[in-house]
Amino acid sequence: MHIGTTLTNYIIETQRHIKGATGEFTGLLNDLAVACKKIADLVNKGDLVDILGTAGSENVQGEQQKKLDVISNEIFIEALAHNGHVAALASEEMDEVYHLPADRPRGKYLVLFDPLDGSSNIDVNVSVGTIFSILKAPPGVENPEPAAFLKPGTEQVAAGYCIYGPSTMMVLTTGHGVDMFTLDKHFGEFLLTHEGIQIPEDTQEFAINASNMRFWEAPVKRYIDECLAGKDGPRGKDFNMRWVASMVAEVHRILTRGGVFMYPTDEKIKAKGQEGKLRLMYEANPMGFIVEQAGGACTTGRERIMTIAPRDIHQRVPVVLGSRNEVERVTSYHNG
Ligand code: P6P
Repeated sequence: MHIGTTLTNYIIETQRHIKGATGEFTGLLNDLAVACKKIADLVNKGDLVDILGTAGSENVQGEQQKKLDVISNEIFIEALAHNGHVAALASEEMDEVYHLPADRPRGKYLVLFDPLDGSSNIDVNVSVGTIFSILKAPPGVENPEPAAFLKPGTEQVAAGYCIYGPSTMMVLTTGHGVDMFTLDKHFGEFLLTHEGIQIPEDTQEFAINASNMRFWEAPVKRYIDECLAGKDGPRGKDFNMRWVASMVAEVHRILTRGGVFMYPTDEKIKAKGQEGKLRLMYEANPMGFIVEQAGGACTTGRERIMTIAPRDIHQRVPVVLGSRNEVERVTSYHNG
């Protein structure tokens, strides 16, 4: 593959290496690209069109939905539900699994997605993104039920995200490394701009919402205190901190220059009867697949995310991901 090739050609070329490929996977990735291009167009229009602000509704998480959350979800359904590449869909924005209209052909794949992650940033013009995870559908099942989606992250066929930032980029893994594509808006194509991303094993940059400090468990407090102690402390080096409050932006920075991102469990989260803030199926698992394929690591602080046996499509987990040596250090602090 050469830098500058289109996503379409990249997918067709990649398909040649997939035994028994029928073109369905190619079609599905193209449908996803169309959805992301449409969302990018709306995100970039911002206040020029009446799509910002709240939709006046809540999602399954009990969070205020932004208008663009709802619109992005509809764009995904429209792009994926008609071409016969998927059997069903699951979204952060929908309580239940989405079954295709009865007259629509079913395909071999299930797609789980967060159509607009970090949407609280949309009103303040900070980067947001779309995250997607692709699983194989159970063969011959007309309307797969939630149980069909509850597969560990290691069974993902592919995962990716699209970041709507200064440039719109799609980042994709099909299990053979991580490649990045930048959208050329002039002719509406994603062009390959980065191949075979590798996350540096070490870093001097951590990302965590420090306003939760008083709720943190001891291992998290220890790790962050050591980073803050800088070169005179146990780490012997100074650290920088970032917090965008948009997971896609944090992961993209880490793929680009290394780092560690943490959304750990804490006393506030436990008091709500939850295990974490971020969602396993359409945030942690796809990002975990991408990060591991780029040589990084992704755990809950105690165990590898991608081997968790899911109980529920909207299940939440603690997340520690990024530069392998840092994630292993944080995990070792948790596991004593
Ligand atoms: P907080 C966005 O709402 C999100 O799900 C992730 O994209 C982001 O990393 C995190 O939550 C931000 O959480 O508590 O800082 O608003």
